[in-house]
Amino acid sequence: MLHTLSVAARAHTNIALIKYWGKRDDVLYLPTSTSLSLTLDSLYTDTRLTFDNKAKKDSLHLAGEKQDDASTAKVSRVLNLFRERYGCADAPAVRVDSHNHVPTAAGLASSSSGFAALAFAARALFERAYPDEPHMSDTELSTFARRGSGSATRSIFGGFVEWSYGTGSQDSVAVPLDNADWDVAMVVAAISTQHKKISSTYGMKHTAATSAFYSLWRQASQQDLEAVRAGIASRNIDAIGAAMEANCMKFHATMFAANPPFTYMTSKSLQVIEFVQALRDEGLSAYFTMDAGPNVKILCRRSDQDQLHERLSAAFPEITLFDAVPGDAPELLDAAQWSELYG
Ligand code: 2P0
Repeated sequence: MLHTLSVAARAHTNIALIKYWGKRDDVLYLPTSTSLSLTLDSLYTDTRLTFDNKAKKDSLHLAGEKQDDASTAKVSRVLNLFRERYGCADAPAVRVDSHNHVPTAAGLASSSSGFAALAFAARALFERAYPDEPHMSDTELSTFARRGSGSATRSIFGGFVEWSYGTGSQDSVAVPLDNADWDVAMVVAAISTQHKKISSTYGMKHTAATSAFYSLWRQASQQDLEAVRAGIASRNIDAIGAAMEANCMKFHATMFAANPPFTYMTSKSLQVIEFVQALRDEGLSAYFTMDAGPNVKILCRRSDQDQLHERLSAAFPEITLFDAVPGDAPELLDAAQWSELYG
């Protein structure tokens, strides 16, 4: 009864404190440096996979809308890795239904939650269908999420998570560092939820190939990583924040030094950054980071989150703010939960 088998999962997005920006292997999605992130609770993707033995090909539906061949091919590429792993090249086609609770493609990392939810649900689907194959650990699972999108590797765990450089595909994996069940939170200032002009995949390739600062970035990022790790170990938000900001600025500097140069920063992003710096001068522990888009993510104490939100909202009434606390690892959703949410 494979054709009736259906599994759904929820995975949360993550924000990099130490950035991933470049692949040393474009097929295996091996990074040029180790990155480190915080998984967020309130931004996530729900994905249901159903074996569809009437269909010849996998299909992808985002918020009910059938997606084009290029988007579907990315999903099939990951599903094919599961078909290989579970020794079932002839497994039925899979219908993928996905709902993003993350503004898509606005530097808010919907691909991290998207591919983590896909991989998490796929493991459950294939383990139910092919129970004789060896169990796939979360660590191994993170290598499957990685093949969909690099940042998805880290969304296989909750809290603070590292994605190791590794020596190859087997050990370039997610490593949970700390469940972040302490006084830490983020406020996301969503400056634009428009589709970005330069994709992360292209942006990192262009930067790695042409930036005068790229080799310096890789060396310096390792030092920032060690400072963030030490800050997490001592639960010191100021130490984490300072190293996170430094890493963010170096990451954006690589793009200023690319040929031709480009940036994801906008004048509004810089206004928010200046505002965060001014709040810090007043004594609030608030630190910014930015990814491949204009939005600014602000790390703070959980106990200061309301205050930070109010100050940002008063200064920038036109910007949508999302409050987030540390999120958990992905979870399965049962059929009743799915139908209550999506009908
Ligand atoms: C990160 N970003 O560490 C970095 C920082 C954006 C800036 O991972 O090509 O969608 O699919 O592996 O994961 C966004 O890039 O790129 C990203 P692919 P991905 O979060």
